[in-house]
Amino acid sequence: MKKLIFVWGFFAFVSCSKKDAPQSVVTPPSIANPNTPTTPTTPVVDYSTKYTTSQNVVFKRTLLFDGIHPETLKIINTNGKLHLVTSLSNNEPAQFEFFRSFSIDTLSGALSENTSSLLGGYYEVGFPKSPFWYEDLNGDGIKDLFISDHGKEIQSQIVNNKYPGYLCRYFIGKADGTFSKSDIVDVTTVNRFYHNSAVGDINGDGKNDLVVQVFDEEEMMLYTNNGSGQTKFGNININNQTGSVLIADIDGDKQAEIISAPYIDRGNTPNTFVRKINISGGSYSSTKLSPVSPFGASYGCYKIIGMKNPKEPTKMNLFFLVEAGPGDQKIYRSRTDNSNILDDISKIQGTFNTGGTRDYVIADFNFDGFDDILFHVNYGQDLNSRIWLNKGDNTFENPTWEIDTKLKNIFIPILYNSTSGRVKFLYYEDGKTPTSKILDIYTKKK
Ligand SMILES: [Ca+2]
Ligand SMILES: [Ca+2]
Ligand SMILES: [Ca+2]
Ligand SMILES: [Ca+2]
Repeated sequence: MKKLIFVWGFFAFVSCSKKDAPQSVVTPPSIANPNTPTTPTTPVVDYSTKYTTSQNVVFKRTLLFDGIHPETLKIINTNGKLHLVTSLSNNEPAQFEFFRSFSIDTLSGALSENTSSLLGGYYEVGFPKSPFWYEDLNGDGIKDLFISDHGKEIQSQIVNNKYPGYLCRYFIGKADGTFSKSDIVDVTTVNRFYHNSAVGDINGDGKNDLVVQVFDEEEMMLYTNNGSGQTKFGNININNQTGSVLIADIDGDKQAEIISAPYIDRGNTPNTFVRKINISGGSYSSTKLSPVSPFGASYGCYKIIGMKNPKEPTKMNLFFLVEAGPGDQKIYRSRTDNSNILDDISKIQGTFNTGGTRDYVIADFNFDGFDDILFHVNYGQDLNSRIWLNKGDNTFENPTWEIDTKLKNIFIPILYNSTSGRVKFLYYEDGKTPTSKILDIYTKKK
């Protein structure tokens, strides 16, 4: 047997050699230029996070308070220069602080106050409530600033069961990139307990309108843009204990609506809903969008986010940020096929808890075409815990970016680079001597 196997093996070898023989005469390709490198270079991507050194924030006027108000953070990009507009304020002491602005050195992260030149002077702040709108409100194509402000909550100042309230603030953007304080009739001149506001085109003429929500007799105050400024349309009172508002076309019928979400319903018989309000001519009508007492008995809505659903681009999911007290927040999301169903977000996604959530920035942080959310002032949480990356259907997950988990103050995104896959965040550390620096983070999928 051994011998036979050897013979077969021998024949196999011969046969193979014969068959392959012609290939042995093929001339190998000549190398035209032996100096041309033939080994491709593999690009080296640096995924590591870069930090600049902390710098003391430079103030032109002494600080009264040692913490930025979480609902007043806006990055302004005028004529290629970045500025931060914000305020330091507190609702308890009687003193008033001011809106302040800072130029941002995007290489070092240094902040240098420029309030007089950018905002045109020092204007007092009570206790503002966001959104801090940076949109064109007077129809000249240049973005303006608007924020509502309910003022101090000082017990000794209560009259007729009400706090004195404060003023909304309006800064008009000018062509040279600076701002000047201006007025919108009633809301920037009359003290009220203003709590929320919304900007959007409610009447479909292409110009931004404004609705301001108040915890006073006026539940909502609607202003429309007449082409050169905001004029009062009237008050909208639907007895819904409105706590927050949004202007958006949530159902894709090309008609925008005002969404009203209630604050804590303290009535003996709950009678509040998410409602949509449509304007027709000089009048308005409202319809229910939810079951009664949509967030339960103890939670009230302080902010509404509307996001188009990538899977049904004409429709929006609404996100209701609700609170029962300090640090006790939840977020509900409406369904696009049935707005009557509000899902507790913690039941449909596994992101870090929403306690402490105040304000947000929407942007595509990981450059995948879907809008993400950063809750930029969730003190005490690291950056990955407060970023929601969109999974493509308006449900979200936290990222796993390389971050320093000891940093837990304020993160403000300032520059996005889709080519390098990086986002630069300005990091602001509150205190008697505030500091700032840049975090340069690789955020794209690896
Ligand atoms: Ca403007
Ligand atoms: Ca309009
Ligand atoms: Ca609509
Ligand atoms: Ca994204």
